[in-house]
Amino acid sequence: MSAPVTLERRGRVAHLQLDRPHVRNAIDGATCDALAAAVASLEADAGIGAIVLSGAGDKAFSAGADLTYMRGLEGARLRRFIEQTWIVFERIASSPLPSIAALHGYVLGGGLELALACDLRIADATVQIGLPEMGLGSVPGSGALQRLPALIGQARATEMILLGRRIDAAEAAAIGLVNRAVANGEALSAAMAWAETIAGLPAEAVRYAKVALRAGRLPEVAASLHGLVSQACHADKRYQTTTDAYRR
Ligand code: CO8
Repeated sequence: MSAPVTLERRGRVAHLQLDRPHVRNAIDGATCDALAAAVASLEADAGIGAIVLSGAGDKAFSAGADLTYMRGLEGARLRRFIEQTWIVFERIASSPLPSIAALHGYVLGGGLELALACDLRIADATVQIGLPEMGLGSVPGSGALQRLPALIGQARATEMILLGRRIDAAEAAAIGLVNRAVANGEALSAAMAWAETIAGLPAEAVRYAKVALRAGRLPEVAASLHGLVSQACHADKRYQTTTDAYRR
C-alpha cells in the first residue's frame, strides 16, 4: 500500500502532499499518523525552515474526513479518530515550523480544517471551499469551530458552518479565508515561493513570531511576551550584523 502522505525536501522547504487522489485525498487514521510523523521528523531537522502542504491529483486538496473509513468506526473508536484529527491539526498549527497550504479543487470539511491549521493559505481558481458537516448530521470537529471565527469573524464563520455553502477563491480571498488567490494550477508554486522566503529568515525569529501570534491578547501578557520575544530575536547574530552595518 502506498504512503498516504509524501514528503519531499527542496532546500529548506519541505513539501508534504496528501497522496490519496483516488478518494480525493480524504483523511483517514493512517493519513493522520503519517502527517504527525512527518511534522515530528521535520521539526528535528535543522535544515528545514518551512512546510508546504498540498493534495495530489487535479481534483482536490482534500474532500475531508474519509467517510468510508469513518463508517467502519463506532463509539470510542470514532471519537478517538475525531480527536486524532484535532490533535494532529493542532500539532501543525503549534509547530515552530511555519506552514502554507496550497489549495486546489475541493477543500471540504476536514480538508478545510487541515488548511486552517496552516499559518497561510494560497488558493487557485479551481477551489470549492466548504464545510458540509452539518448536512451530514455532524459538526466540524477538527478545529474549524475554533479557527474559522478567528480568521473570518463570527458571523461569516457561522454562515459557513450552518449553511455549508461552498465558496470560490475570489470570495475566500475577499473574506480573508485565504491569503492569496492565484491562477489555475499556480497555488503550489506560489506557496513554495513564499515558503522559500520564510525559510530563509532567522528560525528563532519565525518561531517566536508564531508563538506571539498565537498567544492570548491580554495586554499584560502580550507586553511581557513581546519583550521576551524581541530580546531573543535581537540576540540573533543576523540582527547584530544588520544593526552593525546600519551604524557604520
Ligand atoms: N471520503 C471517502 N471517500 C471519498 C470522499 C470522502 N470524503 N470524497 C470522495 N471520495 C471517493 C468517492 O467515494 C469516490 O470513490 P469511488 O471511485 O470508489 O466511487 C472517489 O472518491 C471519487 O469521488 P467522486 O466520483 O464523487 O468524485 P468527484 O470529483 O465527482 O466529486 C466530491 C468529488 C464533490 C468531493 C464528492 O466526492 C463528495 O462530495 N465527497 C464527499 C465530501 C464530504 O462530504 N466530505 C466529508 C466532509 S465532513 C468531514 O470532513 C468531517 C467528518 C464529518 C462526520 C460525518 C459523520 C457521518
